[in-house]
Amino acid sequence: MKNTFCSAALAAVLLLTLSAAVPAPTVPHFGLASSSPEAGATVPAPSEVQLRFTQVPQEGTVQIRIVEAEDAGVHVMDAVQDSEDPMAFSIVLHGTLAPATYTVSWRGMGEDGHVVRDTFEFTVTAQ
Ligand SMILES: [Cu+2]
Repeated sequence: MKNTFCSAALAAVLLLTLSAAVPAPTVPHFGLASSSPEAGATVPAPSEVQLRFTQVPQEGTVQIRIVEAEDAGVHVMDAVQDSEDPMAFSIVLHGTLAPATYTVSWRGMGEDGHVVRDTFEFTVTAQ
């Protein structure tokens, strides 16, 4: 009885320790590894936005949108996969993003067939 309690308590402590020690748990499926601008960054108007994923997406499954850009009069090209780094995609912006906060909305599918979608924001400052 006492042993059972101890095991349960130990398991609970371990679980707490693990969740505290791992602020960003590794995503078992497709995800965003990094971006430029970085999520939450405040930057001068970028001429392109780059996203790098945690694995090579299945062909044709990546869509990236800069939600407010068209409203701001900036033409956003389709996401282009980097020829040397197939986990990286970039979209060129034709025009200058006005100072504001922009949402980047992306989706893609990895090897396990799960479609993953998420958003992040960056803020453009006045130059
Ligand atoms: Cu998955």
